[in-house]
Amino acid sequence: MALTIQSAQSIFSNTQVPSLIPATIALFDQLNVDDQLAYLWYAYTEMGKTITPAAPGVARLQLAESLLTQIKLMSPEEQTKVMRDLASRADTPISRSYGFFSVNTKLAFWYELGELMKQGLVTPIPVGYQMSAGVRLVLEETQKLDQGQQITVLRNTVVNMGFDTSELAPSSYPKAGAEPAFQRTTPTISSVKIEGVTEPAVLGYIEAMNADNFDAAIALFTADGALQPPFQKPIVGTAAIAKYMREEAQGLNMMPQQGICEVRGDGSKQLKVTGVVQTPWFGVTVGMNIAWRFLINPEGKIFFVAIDMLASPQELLQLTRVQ
Ligand code: 45D
Repeated sequence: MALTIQSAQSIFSNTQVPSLIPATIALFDQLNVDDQLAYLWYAYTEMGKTITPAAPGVARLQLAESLLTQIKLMSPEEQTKVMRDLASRADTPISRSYGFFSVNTKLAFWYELGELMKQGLVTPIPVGYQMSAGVRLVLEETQKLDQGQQITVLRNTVVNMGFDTSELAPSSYPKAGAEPAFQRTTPTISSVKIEGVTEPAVLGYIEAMNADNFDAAIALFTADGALQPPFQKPIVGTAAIAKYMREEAQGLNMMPQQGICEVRGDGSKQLKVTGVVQTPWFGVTVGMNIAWRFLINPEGKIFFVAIDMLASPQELLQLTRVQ
């Protein structure tokens, strides 16, 4: 029986319990633009405190420099308009340039805008803003999330800002050739032990990812293999996965704790591993509880891996399968 991505997506399907993350983002999406910016501002003032100041990095900020310079030279009213355009995904030159940024450059751009606000060089949000009931509601919902879930909400809203450039030819705006590396703040975790798991492809994957050795990680996949990030569709094929990893998986600390492995009739194996992941943006201060769901083909290669954000820490121990 040939393995298909569609059937792979449903292994250990009880992992994807309804999550408060998409629910919170759906509430956020219903706010008007000024309310959205105000919500983000309040949320960021709380969560942003623990951002590792070195994370944006000089190289990453250089990629956003021309936009930041333009914004610094604007009047406060123009600055506010830029932020509204970004939040409403308007089609403007700045909103387009932003749309071409990688995820981490988008985060670095906003980080620096926040710094410029503190220095009084960019007008802060909100100016004379009165908090609406809608904003209060979304903030209350956000407080029910754990820290790892909260920073995921913040990251996803920042990623969705700007003009959607996915339909535009990539050549129309310059983009950085290579993604700058994050400086690792903690020593590389070299020997991985996962209670209940000895599968070489899984241990090798975690070890390679913890060393940012994406070539080694990719070599463990089948050519038609797929990786499904949290709340996203699968990314299919090794070239696409490699590009994604270089842009979004740098500097992550992966600390898998336990797992189970089941051999299937055709000799393939399905594994579920749970543990904690740290992003270089927050270092050791925020841990995200996640699950990896692997489908390994009979030859020992990764055909599919999904990464899910867990709804609660209790889910870390939820390793049985519904059947
Ligand atoms: O003025 O095995 C606002 C994969 C507006 C790879 C702002 C993975 C107002 C495979 C925007 C608020 C990657 C999938 C200012 C594993 C305003 C794999 C500024 C998983 C100033 C395990 C806002 C990785 C700012 C995971 C600066 C789960 C906000 C990674 C900054 C998760 C927010 C990473 C930041 C996450 C958020 C990172 C820096 C959730 C970072 C979040």
